[in-house]
Amino acid sequence: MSGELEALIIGPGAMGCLHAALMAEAGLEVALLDYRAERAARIAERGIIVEEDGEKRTVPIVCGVDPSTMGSAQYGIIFVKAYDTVEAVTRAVPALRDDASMLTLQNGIGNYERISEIIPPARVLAGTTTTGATLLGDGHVRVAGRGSVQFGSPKGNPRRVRATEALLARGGIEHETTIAVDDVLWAKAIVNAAINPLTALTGLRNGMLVEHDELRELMRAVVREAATVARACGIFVREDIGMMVESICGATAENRSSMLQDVTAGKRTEIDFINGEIARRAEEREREAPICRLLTSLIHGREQAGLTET
Ligand code: KPL
Repeated sequence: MSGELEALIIGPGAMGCLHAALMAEAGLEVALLDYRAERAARIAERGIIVEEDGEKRTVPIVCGVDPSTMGSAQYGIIFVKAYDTVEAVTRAVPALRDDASMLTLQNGIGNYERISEIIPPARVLAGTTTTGATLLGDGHVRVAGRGSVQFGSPKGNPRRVRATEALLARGGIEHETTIAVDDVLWAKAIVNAAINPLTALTGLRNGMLVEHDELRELMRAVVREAATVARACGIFVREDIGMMVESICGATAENRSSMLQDVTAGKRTEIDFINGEIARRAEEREREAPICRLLTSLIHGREQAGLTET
């Protein structure tokens, strides 16, 4: 396929597959960009399998690895792991129109800044999603719960925000916009900093963190520490962020966090872009974030074990 594309979804993980499938079902001209040829061929041939509410459906999708043959997209939406951002955006550029917008809905802090070194900052949008999904196999995703996207323009570009809103609306993706992009990204990072490493180190599902007194205390300590760093960086953090984290544990009680899924699969995690980045930002301001630093080291150890296990 080579022609006009409305959206290029970058990254065939759980969230990339799900959003590509939802937009294709809504009738948008959408393609999914992968970097592994065999997997892309399988997904292109079979489609994306979506399991939701006890039912299974297959959604035909254009999927490939060569951006120069995929068409010319008005929007890129990136879902790759934070450590792959620069490579993935660089690869995607040939499939984007000269004036394309790029929306990042990745976990972690620092993604839009890295993307803005490749794509002009005025065209970069950033946000979070509360949708939960698990990848069961290549191009096979199970929806844990549909949530919504919150996004905006870090450079304050309302025209791009409105146009992207229209795209998401047509694609059937629930969304709201914000002018406080950094506040939104940090709030999600604080949630991930508190839940993800503790689940990855213990093997517990999200809901168990509030059932277990010692882990609940540890989670609260991470939230306090991360919120202090955020505020020192000029970020607005709501007073009840701790309650919010605990209610997310309840609402996603049965989820295995993305970091637990990564360590279980022997994959690299996003710890450097969550707790690691929070500790780094603290140090930049001559402060300390010892719990985030400790959790980062422990997860690095867990990654090392996973990557060397056979
Ligand atoms: O975003 C998540 C993740 O797993 O990365 C949470 C909110 C913790 C849900 O599992």
